[in-house]
Amino acid sequence: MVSKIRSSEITPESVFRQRRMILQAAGLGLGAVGATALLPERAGAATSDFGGKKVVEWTASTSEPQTSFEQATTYNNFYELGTDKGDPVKNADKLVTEPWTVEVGGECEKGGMYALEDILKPHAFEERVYRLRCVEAWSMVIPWVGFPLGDLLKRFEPNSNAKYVEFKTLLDPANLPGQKFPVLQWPYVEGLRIDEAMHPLTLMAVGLYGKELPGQSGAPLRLVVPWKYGFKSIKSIVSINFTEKQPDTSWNLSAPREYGFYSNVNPQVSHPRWSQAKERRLDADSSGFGALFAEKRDTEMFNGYAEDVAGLYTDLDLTRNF
Ligand SMILES: Nc1nc2c(c(=O)[nH]1)N[C@H]1C(S)=C(S)[C@@H](COP(=O)(O)O)O[C@H]1N2
Ligand SMILES: [Mo]
Repeated sequence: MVSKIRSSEITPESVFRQRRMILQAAGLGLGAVGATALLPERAGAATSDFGGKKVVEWTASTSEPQTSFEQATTYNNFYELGTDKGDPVKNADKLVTEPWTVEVGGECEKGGMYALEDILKPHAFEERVYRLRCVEAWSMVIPWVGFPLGDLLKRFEPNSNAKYVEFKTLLDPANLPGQKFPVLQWPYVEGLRIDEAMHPLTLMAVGLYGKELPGQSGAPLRLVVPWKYGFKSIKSIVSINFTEKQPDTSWNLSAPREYGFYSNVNPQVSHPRWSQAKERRLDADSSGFGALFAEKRDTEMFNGYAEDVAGLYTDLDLTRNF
């Protein structure tokens, strides 16, 4: 069962030590040693021992060539750390992640303040190689480490009024350089319909490439919703709120004609300023700032996950609900 700890009862020091224990148990956060060495052969068995905690290699992972760790962690969108693609890695140390508390509330029985350790503890970690496609028409293939978001949400016992889930990123304008400018309304807010949030593809990620998430990738906790445009995959989550009404989301508030609530990857529905039919893949074959030079490839409906998720939208006009 979930133990509820008020954040005021936890000293930063104890949080720090507990977190190290959990991440080490998972084979993450090993610092200079580099946890990648412990990773199973990617083509090998479906499960393997990963430190003390078993990380199951997800059988449905894509076998497409992967984006390199270097590309995935130096070409980022994380506006709190700056709007240029190279800003987040430069400013990553401005994101203070210790202690980290997630506030859970709204239409559920088990709301409250949860220390990160209590969020993570009961969950088995999996490595899932997902395609992630940005609305700006580049895409990556990344081995994430995490667990299904739905398994976490069920622990909070959402009630029958919980039709949506709203997520918020850390608000810390004193440290996060991007939050000094009104590029977006801060904090960054995203949302999912409850069935999307509970869908087994929706991942709560804690790592990538066998390592703890670096700041620029959304440490210590971020969503990965692989059939939606990248901006739905909110980083550095501090709040989970179950709501009856569709939440207002940052990008939808800033440009409602350009960014809808659903934002399912859809090559047939253009962004008002550019087509979504093609994308540039950042992978080992694309050199340097690959997004600019990589060959264009066709974007797939629901980013290639249609078989798994098309059923969620049978009653929805995807042109109007973009
Ligand atoms: N809090 C927050 N989350 C965010 C963003 C952001 O600016 N702030 N950018 C989004 C966008 S537009 C994309 S494409 C992905 C990029 O994730 P990556 O940098 O790990 O590839 O993060 C998403 N999550
Ligand atoms: Mo994006």
